[in-house]
Amino acid sequence: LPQVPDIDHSKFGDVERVPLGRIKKISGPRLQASWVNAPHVTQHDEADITKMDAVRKALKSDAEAMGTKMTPLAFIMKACVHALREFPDFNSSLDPDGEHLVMKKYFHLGFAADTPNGLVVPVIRDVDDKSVFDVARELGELAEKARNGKLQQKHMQGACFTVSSLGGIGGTAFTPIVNAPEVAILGVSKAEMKPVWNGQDFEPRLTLPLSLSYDHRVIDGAAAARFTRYLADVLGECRNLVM
Ligand code: CAO
Repeated sequence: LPQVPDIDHSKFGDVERVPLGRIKKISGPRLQASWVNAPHVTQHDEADITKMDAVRKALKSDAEAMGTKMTPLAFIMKACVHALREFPDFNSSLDPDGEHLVMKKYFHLGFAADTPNGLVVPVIRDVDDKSVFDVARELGELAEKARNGKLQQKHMQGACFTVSSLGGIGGTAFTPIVNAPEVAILGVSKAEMKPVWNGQDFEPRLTLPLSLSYDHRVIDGAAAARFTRYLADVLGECRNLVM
């Protein structure tokens, strides 16, 4: 690779040299490997989650009674399983021989977690077999482990697809880097109330921005548009997301 120029910044002003954290030292080369190996494209879309949010709010107190926080991310992960089933190429990896796809028959989903020490990706196994309550509980447990630096290797292995949610922070869209050898990653930004034309009036609808980055060696643009639209529809109808 062409090298970035090595500049002595202290020639231009005061500087301080601080060591990179352990997680950044591991994740940096992995992100770069994905970036240089997989030609990335990002497909943007929006989901109307007005109904989903009403269901989430209705389940909130039941979840709290179980000691769980019912976050939108749990519904989004359940919806991703539906889309991965409908479009199995998104649940694959490119074989290193470059001539085969390894199709996965399981649905282990990673989620990006921001911690004081850097970005980690814990994995929830068999999301298809779990209710939204189970997914929300595991999300909370794994995110807490991540923040406390208690994640073990086994908690971060085997993902087929990753969701990176910045929705709790803000933003309208971003372009996540695929967690290779996975072939796609879903970026989720902050849901906002938007006026949507229903043919007669503008209606306030809660709108969730979706940003799907994919490895263009495996996924065609039309397939990515169909996957993201399907995912938006599943979220919109909020069908089969609870159990
Ligand atoms: N739109 C609007 N609000 C949202 C939202 C969305 N898409 N997603 C979450 N929220 C809300 C939640 O409902 C919650 O509100 P209340 O406290 O009022 O209920 C608030 O935002 C905070 O959510 P949270 O962060 O506690 O929970 P989460 O499930 O959304 O996220 C986790 C958990 C671990 C994913 C998150 O803490 C985190 O680390 N996010 C950063 C991930 C990251 O760094 N990604 C970039 C990686 S580089 O590609």
